[in-house]
Amino acid sequence: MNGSLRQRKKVTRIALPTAVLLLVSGAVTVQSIDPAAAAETTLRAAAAKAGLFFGVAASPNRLYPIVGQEFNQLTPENDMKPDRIATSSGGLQNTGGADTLVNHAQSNNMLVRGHTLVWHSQAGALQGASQATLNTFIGNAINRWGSRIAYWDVVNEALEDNNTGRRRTQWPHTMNRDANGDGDFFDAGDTDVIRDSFIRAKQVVQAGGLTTKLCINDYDVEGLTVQGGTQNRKANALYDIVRNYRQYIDCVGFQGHFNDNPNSIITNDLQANIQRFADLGVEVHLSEVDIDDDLSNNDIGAGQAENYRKVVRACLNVTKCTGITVWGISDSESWRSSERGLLFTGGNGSYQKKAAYHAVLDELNKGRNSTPPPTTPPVGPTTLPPTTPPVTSAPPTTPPNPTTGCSATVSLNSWTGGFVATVRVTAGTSPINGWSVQLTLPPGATLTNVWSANRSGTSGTVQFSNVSYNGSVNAGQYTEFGFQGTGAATGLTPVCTAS
Ligand code: 9MR
Repeated sequence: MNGSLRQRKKVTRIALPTAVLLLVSGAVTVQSIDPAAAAETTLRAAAAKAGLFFGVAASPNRLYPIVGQEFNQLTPENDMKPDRIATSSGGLQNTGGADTLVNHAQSNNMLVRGHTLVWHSQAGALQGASQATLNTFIGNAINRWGSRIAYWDVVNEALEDNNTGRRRTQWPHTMNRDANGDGDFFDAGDTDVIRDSFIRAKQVVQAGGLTTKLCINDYDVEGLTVQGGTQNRKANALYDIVRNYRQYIDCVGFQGHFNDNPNSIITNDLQANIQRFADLGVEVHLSEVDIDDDLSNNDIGAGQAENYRKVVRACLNVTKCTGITVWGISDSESWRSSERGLLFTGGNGSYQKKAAYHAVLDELNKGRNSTPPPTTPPVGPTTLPPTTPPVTSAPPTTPPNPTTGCSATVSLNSWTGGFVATVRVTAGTSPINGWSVQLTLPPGATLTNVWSANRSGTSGTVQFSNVSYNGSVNAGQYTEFGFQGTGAATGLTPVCTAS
């Protein structure tokens, strides 16, 4: 991450609780939580019961008992970065710290996220290397730990700052070539370091019969929107990458370093953004969470706790959001200690739980698909003003056609001045191979963003049609697309036509 905020499947050999084993083997199972059952008293137990992991970034000199007691996933904070372990020819060196962390995770029944293979920062001896050398390093690193690593961050922080929606322009992205000049790197003649690194990583995983899942990780991609309701172009660019390279990418990390940078705020559409990535079929993780205490107008403690609660809830409400990792144990030992963004105070193995800890534990104990916390305060001056509580419309606005064709229903999350809609297209008693949905927006409503569908029109009567990967729907099954807009969008009546 650069300086500005910042200024500032064979199942793995690791023995795990049932819920987490199901995650590792690829079948994400949501466990319903019996409200009468006793609440769990550690983050890892509460998370496992809800069917996700709760992890921590760790270093070899901070492997205190709390690591294994509270967390069931571990990300090396710095010990697997290329500047630590890569030689200039793509070999490995100095893997002792990483080995210590992997061993510690294994003996404490924790999943490991490898972090990270291809990154413009902390590249060390790989700085300026060719794709061939990167590929050598990718193979060596993945093979060293094999399936002991549940998730690898293959590509980290590939997109520019400041919500441009563009790739970075420094190495390794200098290797990118846009052959036909159409502004993307997805065409047959293009060169794309992201694609090529994932292809290599996938080859290594498949050749070794590994269960390791391959992730792309970035920051400022958390919300559908950024400060002021502007669409999050960086998130949209990440979405396009995942959609285009879905065959190689298994998981997406939203880092979750929430702060007062206008692009790094906690938005009311965080859950909708997690959902649209999940709808591509990938697992989503909140991979490096810390939340600046000042986001809560300096009400140190309670406001931050509510922000944590909101972020955890957004993940819990999306089945394929399968893990949350906090970026360190305690404030004083964090990369951004002055912002007090973590769940514990104290240090050197002696830690005290903050209000944020208790909020996270409580929210995890509620399990999946609970309602959002009703008393969430505004999260500082940078968020969309939630002057009215989100309204969820009753889903079926069009009676399903029980025999042929398709039907469409819409569910709507609204706030003053904006909305996000999820449209479900359901096939009738026969399979369909394409669909279109028409609906009429009320006067004053304008579409600003659409995913998983093509669109014509932005106001009045608008038409959506399937994209390449979601036109075919089996009888009785459904697919979903979404859109975001400004204004109000009550009373939408989608009409579905199958082709
Ligand atoms: O927390 C890490 C810190 O100790 C390092 O000095 C820093 C160097 O860039 O990297 C920090 O971790 C970063 C992570 O690897 C990628 N996302 C942003 C994290 C915070 O900067």
